[in-house]
Amino acid sequence: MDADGYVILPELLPAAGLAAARAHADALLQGVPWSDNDFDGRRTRRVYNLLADPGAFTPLLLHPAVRALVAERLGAEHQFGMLFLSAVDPGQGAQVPHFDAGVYPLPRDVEAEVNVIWALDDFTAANGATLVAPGSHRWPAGRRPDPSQLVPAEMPAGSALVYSGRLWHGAGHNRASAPRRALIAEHLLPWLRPADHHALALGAPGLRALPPELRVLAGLPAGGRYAGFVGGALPERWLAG
Ligand SMILES: O=C(O)CCC(=O)C(=O)O
Repeated sequence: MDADGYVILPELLPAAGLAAARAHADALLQGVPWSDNDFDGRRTRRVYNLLADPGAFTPLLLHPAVRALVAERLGAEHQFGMLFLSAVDPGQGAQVPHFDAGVYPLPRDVEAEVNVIWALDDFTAANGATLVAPGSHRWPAGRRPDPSQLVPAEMPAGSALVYSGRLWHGAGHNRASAPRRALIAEHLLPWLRPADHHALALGAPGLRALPPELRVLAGLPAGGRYAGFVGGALPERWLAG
């Protein structure tokens, strides 16, 4: 992580867990149309608000090896940023390279975000494995990768690519004949506003229904001494009624 800005944790999932996650992905992807913009991909299907029905994704979202790595980089208190399932379908061209933390006006040397791409299918150069620019998390503001600096993060299904929010990357071109599915979970410092408003999407009953660790990752706790109170109370107390 320090040298390259990413690490692949290979084959973390047992076969049954991977099969269950794939079945959950297929159910969620039923009837989902392609995205309507070039960045998300006009041959890519995306599903958000996954905490409304985390199901077989729960062991991935809470995997101890991933959780430990994220906590080591961000500290014990952090929250989900954008959280989505994606299916990069055959014919989808490569995504514009970007770094996820680029949405925040922060200096490049602040590690604000650590993200995970779970491979639900084998990630290969042919089917659009995520392209990463090793070491680019240390690049100064304004430097961008040229195509020769991007390498495919090939990994077997059930593996996790964990990377700095400062790493330049993008989904690759799917030249194969089957979709390339991924569960993507961003993790942020607790005081940043996440891309997805998990609490509003879930509502109070949805938050109460979550396992406690997911409730924390959904951003329920206060994000600092004066960030995230509800009616002057700690959000957990407010939610408990
Ligand atoms: O699907 C991938 O490999 C990466 C997707 C991504 O970086 C994004 O949509 O922001």
